[in-house]
Amino acid sequence: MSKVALITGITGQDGAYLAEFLLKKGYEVHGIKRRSSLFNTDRIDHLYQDPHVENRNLILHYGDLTDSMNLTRIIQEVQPDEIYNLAAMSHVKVSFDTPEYTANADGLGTLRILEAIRLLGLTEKTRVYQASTSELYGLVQEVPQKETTPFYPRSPYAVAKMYAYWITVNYREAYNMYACNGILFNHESPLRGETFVTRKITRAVSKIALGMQDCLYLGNMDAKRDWGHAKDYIKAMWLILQQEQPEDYVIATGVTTTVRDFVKMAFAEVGIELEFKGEKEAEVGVIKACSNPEYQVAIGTEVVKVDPAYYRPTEVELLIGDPTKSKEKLGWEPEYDLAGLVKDMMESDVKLMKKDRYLKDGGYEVLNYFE
Ligand code: NDP
Ligand code: GDR
Repeated sequence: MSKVALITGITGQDGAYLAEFLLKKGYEVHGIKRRSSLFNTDRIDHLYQDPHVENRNLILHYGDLTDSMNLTRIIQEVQPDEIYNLAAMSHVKVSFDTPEYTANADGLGTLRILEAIRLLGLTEKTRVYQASTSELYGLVQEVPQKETTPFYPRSPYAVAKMYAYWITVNYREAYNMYACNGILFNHESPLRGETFVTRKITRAVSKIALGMQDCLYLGNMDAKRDWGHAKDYIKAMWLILQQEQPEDYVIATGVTTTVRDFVKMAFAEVGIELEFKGEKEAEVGVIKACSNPEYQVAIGTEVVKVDPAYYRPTEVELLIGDPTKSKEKLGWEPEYDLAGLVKDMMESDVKLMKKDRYLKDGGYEVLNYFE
């Protein structure tokens, strides 16, 4: 009998990589997706199986973390061995605009899943992975940050995730459940949402190199993040649920980099050397040299500028994780370093933008329905 997994947030970056990983391991994978007015399954379309085919091993259910009855029914139907709770309003800046919804989905959503397992008598059968975050560390208390570092959340998102973290620990202790937090530091990929900083950068740099965009506007370029590759991090999620004892783990690379240096690395991937001039809001990124004849970018052009609209009311300035516990106890080792991550993202976005340009040049632009 194959194991059964339920993934919330299967249409997101991590959900897509995890679904593929678990299917390869022979799992029957169930995913919860939200109803939306357009298709929102781009990231998992390659895994899609026609509902008319028998013995499917990927099954999608409509649902929402804010709907207890829906979650309880799905968990009852699916009887999962493992639940990966990845669904969340995951954008830190947006959480300042939607704090109540974020608390509901990211905080109470976790409670709804844990309580459904308890009510359905599945506490011994179902193991739960909770997608916790390095944002819990917020204002720096200690570096590098590890499992014992105190939390100081700095956004409605992080506060909601702090509730989710502790309710997971509480259900583990109160009801003897196998429920764990993976405290994952930032992880990115070609599938990363377009409004997170790394993907915003790799998309814009590709477009600038190809002459499709003039300038990239960013917020706080001094912020430092410990960036890894999502492909490596979803393996850690699975390992966390395969241990004898349920515990919480930090997953990180142990290397931190500024947003500014990430921008430079992305430009370097297309043979462009960028230098930064000026300070604070007047800081600009200027093209210093271009070694790739394919790209017609003029030396001296200002291609990166600061827009304070992207600043956050309270910022997390420095994240750097200590993955010692996960390496020793889980045997987890990432395959990608930052250079490998930037290369992977840039290769993918350059391809994507070339495709767009090709369609545009061929006259196949997006149809204008309003003419
Ligand atoms: P994404 O934003 O790419 O994906 C989030 C997923 O959650 C999407 O499938 C989204 O659906 C779904 N979702 C959002 N709200 C609801 C809701 N109310 N009910 C049901 N589903 C919902 O996030 P990532 O894949 O990057 O991250 C996965 C999880 O890990 C998140 O919980 C995030 O907070 C956490 N995390 C992420 C880190 C990272 O660096 N990526 C680091 C640490 C933690 P839809 O497609 O319809 O929008
Ligand atoms: P983060 O990721 O907030 O760390 O949360 P994000 O990529 O949004 O920001 C990283 C840092 O870059 C700075 N920044 C900008 N950010 C965005 N989005 N857009 C900009 O233009 C910009 N300019 C500078 C930010 O201020 C910040 O310091 C991610 C999410 O995946 C969370 O769900 C997850 O929990 C954490 O990572 C770990």
